[in-house]
Amino acid sequence: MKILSGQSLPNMPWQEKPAGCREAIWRYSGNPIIGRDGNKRSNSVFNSAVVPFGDGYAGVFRCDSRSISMDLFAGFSKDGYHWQINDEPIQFIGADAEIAPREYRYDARITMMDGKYYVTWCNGYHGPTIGVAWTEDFKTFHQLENAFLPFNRNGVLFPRKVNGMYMMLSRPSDNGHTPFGDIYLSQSRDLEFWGRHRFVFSTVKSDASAWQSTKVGPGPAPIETDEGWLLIYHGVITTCNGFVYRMGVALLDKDEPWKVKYRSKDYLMAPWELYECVGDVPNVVFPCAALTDKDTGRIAVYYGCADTVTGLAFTTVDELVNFAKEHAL
Ligand code: BMA
Repeated sequence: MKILSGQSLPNMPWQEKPAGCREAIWRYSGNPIIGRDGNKRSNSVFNSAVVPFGDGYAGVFRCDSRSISMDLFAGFSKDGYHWQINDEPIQFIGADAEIAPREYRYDARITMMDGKYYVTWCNGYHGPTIGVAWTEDFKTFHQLENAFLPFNRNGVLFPRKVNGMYMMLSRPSDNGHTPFGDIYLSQSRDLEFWGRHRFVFSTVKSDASAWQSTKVGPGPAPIETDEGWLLIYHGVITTCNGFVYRMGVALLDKDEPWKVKYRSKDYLMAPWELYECVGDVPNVVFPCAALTDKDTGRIAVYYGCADTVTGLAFTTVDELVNFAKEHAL
């Protein structure tokens, strides 16, 4: 398996798969890596994206405040584990005056492309839609137009153009907690006007894979391999006690990434640990970043736990591709 995206991540606190572990992904022993008090006024720090930056890492963090407002904060780390998160939220500049006022911002993803870091997030504009911005230094963030009409969540950019087009995955939704949702792909020449929308995949309405029967949504930016684009996503089931969020993995076609080559029937990771099962919203694992070590194929996944704290887990490109194939729907 050849890895075509990613870079060297030498200072990540990698851990080998524990002896006897039967999972394709394993949690970092220091989890949760960021607690509720990630910055001065935070109630919770979760569903956040990080990337390699300089000789360490940078990120865009969802910190819900103690008045429970949802906003995005830049943060920095030398080792991917200890984080300093700013106390003041990101002030985006350059947006058209019509869309600039903040309603709420949450669940960022970051994609590195052409020397810039592109941030996409759930952006309140008469309902949730996809905000887009870029930064070079995690200090100044330049906001572009919203990608779509409301209502939409989970906008995730591919790390390069495919067939000359920027590509974004997203999950059209409603204005509430959305009891439905399939993944779509949209294309753009300029990161402003999006079209050529294509269906990618939907929920599974049978017990062949019931954990993803209510809604599915793209997670981190897809990872490029010679066999296709590796996508970690979330899948949701409705139980008598509410939604349960789990992680799955799919392999998308290299040139037509709306075509699914493999998709896992079994979940990749589920809320099992106490910090994933107990919190402001219990039973949620929500992946937003997957950093790939180009030299070794190791992957570090950052994920929100129970809408309260942030977890880190490790896997490899081979583990994920084999899992998608061996447990294919
Ligand atoms: C979704 C989003 C996520 C959240 C999840 C579980 O609709 O709001 O941010 O993690 O619900 O509460």
